[in-house]
Amino acid sequence: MRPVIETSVGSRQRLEAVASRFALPGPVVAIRELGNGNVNDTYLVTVRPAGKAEKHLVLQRINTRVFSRPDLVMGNILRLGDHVEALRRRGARRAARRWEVPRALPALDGVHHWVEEGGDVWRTITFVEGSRSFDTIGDPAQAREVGLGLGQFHALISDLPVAELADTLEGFHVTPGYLAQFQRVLRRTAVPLTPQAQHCIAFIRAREAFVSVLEDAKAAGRLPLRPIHGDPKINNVMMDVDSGAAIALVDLDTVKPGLVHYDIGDCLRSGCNRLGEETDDWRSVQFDLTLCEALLEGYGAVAHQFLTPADYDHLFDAIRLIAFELGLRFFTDHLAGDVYFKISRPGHNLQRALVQFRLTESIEAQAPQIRAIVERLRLAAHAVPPAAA
Ligand code: GN1
Ligand code: MG
Repeated sequence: MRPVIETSVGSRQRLEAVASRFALPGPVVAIRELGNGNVNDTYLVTVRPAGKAEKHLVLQRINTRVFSRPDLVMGNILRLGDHVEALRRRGARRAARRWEVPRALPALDGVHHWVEEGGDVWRTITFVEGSRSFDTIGDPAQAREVGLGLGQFHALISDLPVAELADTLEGFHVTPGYLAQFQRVLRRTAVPLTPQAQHCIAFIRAREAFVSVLEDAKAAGRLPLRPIHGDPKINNVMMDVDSGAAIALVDLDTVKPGLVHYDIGDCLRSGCNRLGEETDDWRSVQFDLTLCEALLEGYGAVAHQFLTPADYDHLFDAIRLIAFELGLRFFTDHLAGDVYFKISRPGHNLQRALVQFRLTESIEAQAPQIRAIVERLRLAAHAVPPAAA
């Protein structure tokens, strides 16, 4: 059978040739684009091992303008996989639920990424069979699962020493750095600003004092560096197609030392926006409290094991900050000429920024209710008897 392959980045032949550089378990029967990532190019490769059922793999072209050291990115992914494998072998954290960590396949030369002529860097990762992801959350039960998934991921990596992970994306989620970059880009913006762009600028200026809230807590030693996922937006949480249970976090490029608050904020800003981050109806965007409570409850059911009192103190700030930060990043990229996030039309990054800023406003307007949810979470954590913790 001829492989079915036609994509924007490459011809069928090119992608097939790239895939064949990896130690695949069988011949390729199909390749198609997968997901809607804003940074890397991603393909689902179907292979048919002799006498066995079809298997799927994820082939990705790593965006080296963003990840300048793909070797270190792969090193972190391998370190994470080895860590979880070692935990499993030791029988610790016996899985009460199915949980998978995608693994990198070696290229034929034994290295885990392959550099194509011309400099493009590719890698192949296992696909979590029988799973799917969602761009928006449907109901509180699903929100709880997403939270459990993030908690499970954090619990599995919480005792991986941060010194063993490379900083593959310096400044990632360090909001004051994004603010400084915004100010630099704005100073050299020559084109006239639309009313919407002016709204974004005023929105950012009104929050300048707030941007360092997590970095200050980190610098003061109140929040520790831990291994994090870096990008746990809800479509990176894979759910079992039959049971709906969260069974994996994918897109491991940004696994590195950071604050769990970045992850919690990112998961909530993506999970509690029922219209999704790509909506063009940005004025209708709201932060959904019901989904927030369910998601945090799921997260807390696992994370109470490692969260400290100071962690709870900064949860509301994290939820507000990471939504704002993503708006700031999208807007800066819009002003800079769309050099970081992939776009499908002019003004796309401006629209994405407006969505995140509207979400931030909704979070701010519901601050007392969100703080009350965090307090209930804190109390529930204390109510767990030590033996069960
Ligand atoms: C980018 O490429 P993707 O969609 O996995 C970005 C995240 C943003 C996200 C917003 C390395 O992730 O930080 O939250 O877009 N990744 C990087 O959709 O910048
Ligand atoms: Mg990502």
